[in-house]
Amino acid sequence: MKTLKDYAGIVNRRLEEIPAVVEENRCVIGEMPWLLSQSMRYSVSAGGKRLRPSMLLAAVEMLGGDVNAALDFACAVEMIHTYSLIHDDLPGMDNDTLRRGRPTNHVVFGEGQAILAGDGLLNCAFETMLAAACARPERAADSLLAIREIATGAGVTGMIAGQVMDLYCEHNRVSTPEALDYIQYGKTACMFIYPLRAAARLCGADEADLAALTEYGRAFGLLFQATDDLLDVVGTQDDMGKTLGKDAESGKLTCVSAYGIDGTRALVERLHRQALDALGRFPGRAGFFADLVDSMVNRTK
Ligand code: GRG
Repeated sequence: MKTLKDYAGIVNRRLEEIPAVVEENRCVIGEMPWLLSQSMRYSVSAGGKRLRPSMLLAAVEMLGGDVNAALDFACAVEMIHTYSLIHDDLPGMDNDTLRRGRPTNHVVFGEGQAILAGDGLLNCAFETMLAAACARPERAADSLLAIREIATGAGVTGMIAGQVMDLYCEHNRVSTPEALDYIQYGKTACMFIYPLRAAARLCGADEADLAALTEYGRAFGLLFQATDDLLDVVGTQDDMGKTLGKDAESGKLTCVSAYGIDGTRALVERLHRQALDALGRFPGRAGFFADLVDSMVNRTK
């Protein structure tokens, strides 16, 4: 059975081959400006756990699909995730100066360029998936369904919706449990749920498999965000690679602000159980996913 490290290695090697991320073209008409590729690559290659693309590949493997054919979809998910981090760190959003252990993109390249690096990664993700779909015309319908899942997860009813509500609640001091659920489902869980659903689509999986992966992604994503909220209070900056303590400082609505530390730990336990229950659909095949959610309960980074 492959581990997260194995899948992350596969993703990292492929990301290094994707032209938009590696090319260092000078400013020539018709080619990508060097500054753009440099700023995109700065954030993509800054490290990161590669959780979302690894989970997509592991789901394809669990469902008996073609991991090589899924690889560019996994890389696209990482590009979208990296874009979201670049934009999340901007002065108009969380205004952070440290990410993945490095100065944030806008600190190095300036705000306008960082916005464009994020835009570039988002667009490049779709170019990459569409190229992969064109390369396998015999599976075009599965690829289109997968692209649609990823667009939905990252989109205006998914990650962007969660971020909009997060900003709104912070500025308007809204702190209801319903708002918290909406934010954390949208901005965090959707980028686990929908890449898993994309994996299922690439494999032509049935509705029951799709539903089980959706439920696992939901529980895993909410657990991941709850532990992120805990680590903002009890974690270390070296492990997390970002500035900590900012949630409380900015009055952000988090699991810790809503439920306290003990209440958040109890929530993590409940979500852990729900994630493992969802794996009951895949007896003997879901070791990667069981180990992964186990490892998240007491994570330090
Ligand atoms: C949608 C315009 C726009 C901007 C994106 C949605 C969004 C803004 C930001 C969400 C980014 C964010 C901080 C989400 C919370 C989820 C989270 C804890 C992300 C960090 O993920 P890790 O720990 O990061 O997997 P690495 O660096 O390991 O990849």
